[in-house]
Amino acid sequence: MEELAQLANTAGADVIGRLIQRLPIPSKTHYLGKGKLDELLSLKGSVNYDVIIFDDELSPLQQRNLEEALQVKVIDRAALILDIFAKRARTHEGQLQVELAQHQYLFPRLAGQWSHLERLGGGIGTRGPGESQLETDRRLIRQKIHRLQVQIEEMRKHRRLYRQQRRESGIPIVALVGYTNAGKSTLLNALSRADVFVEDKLFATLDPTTRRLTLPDKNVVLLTDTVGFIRKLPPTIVTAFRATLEELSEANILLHVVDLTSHNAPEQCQTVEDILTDLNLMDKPRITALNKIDLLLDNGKIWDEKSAINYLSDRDDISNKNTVLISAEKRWGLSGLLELINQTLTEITQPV
Ligand SMILES: Nc1nc2c(ncn2[C@@H]2O[C@H](COP(=O)(O)OP(=O)(O)OP(=O)(O)O)[C@@H](O)[C@H]2O)c(=O)[nH]1
Ligand SMILES: [Mg+2]
Repeated sequence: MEELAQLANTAGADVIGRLIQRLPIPSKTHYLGKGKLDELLSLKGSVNYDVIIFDDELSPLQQRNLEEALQVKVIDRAALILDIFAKRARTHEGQLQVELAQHQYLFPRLAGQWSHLERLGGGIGTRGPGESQLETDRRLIRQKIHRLQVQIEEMRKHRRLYRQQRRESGIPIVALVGYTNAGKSTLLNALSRADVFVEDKLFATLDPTTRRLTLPDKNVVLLTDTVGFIRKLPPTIVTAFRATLEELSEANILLHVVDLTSHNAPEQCQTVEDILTDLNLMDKPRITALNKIDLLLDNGKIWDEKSAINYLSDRDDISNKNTVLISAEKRWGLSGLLELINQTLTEITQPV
């Protein structure tokens, strides 16, 4: 729920209340049980909410019924994430991919949906394709999806060509992966003096960025930063962003950045593993960088690069051959990280 609130804030909403219900299975018609629905309705008098966001994906029927019962806009997690992506996409490529994901999300939800939404006004969940377009019939949407797919396919061909050139240049590629907000872009900036947008919000980065990086032995690698991962990433997003995610398959090393200070760090790592498995990338050589160690204070002791790394590397759950402790923000542990990248590349290029 904390993460859902962060997502909502990122999309521009103010969270004024939270409700949780435990049900063996969600109601087919309203997702919530009757009692919870009444509770939500009676809250309307005291807490003046105008949007309700559900953490799970709602069926078109559930969403419509909820909106009719509550007379406010109802959004699910997938729509919220799509909305953030729409706000974040900067490049033409990113925008096309988001637009495809939005249309695919909307398609099954079209049938007579939009007349009642009109009454509920604009805002979150309606950014992107635009209200007037949403009123057009399914046939038009299907054509639009097809056109977007063709455009994206063109783009993929371009990317493939470009990647081939890169491969022929022989420069190894290190790709940053990790949960959203883990500090990937901060690390890219720290290592390469790039100027990638960094923000304490989710999905600050959507479009891939690549920078050259010189290792201690003067070898050069390319470091790429792409879209972050999140729990329950809508499947339409994963499909639509295939062109962007394909960049990862080209990498020689995946550099997994973990926010060590998040109390969900283990779950976040699991999500990253699951998505990497989905993308068939489990066998890629991997380095894990446990980030933000500057925030883990050791009971008032002076906490600097050396003491932090010494203290933490004694912990069983942390000491691992392919793991380093870093603070991308304070630039701690970066020489150790570069060392490990160097070493891993040597291992890959000189098979035993
Ligand atoms: N204290 C501290 N904050 C950090 C560190 N690294 C990153 N941050 C902060 O964490 C937030 C997220 O950093 P980003 O670099 O944007 O994270 P990201 O992984 O690129 O996130 P997305 O692009 O959203 O997937 C920012 O507010 C950073 O300033 C660190 O080592 N220490
Ligand atoms: Mg980023």
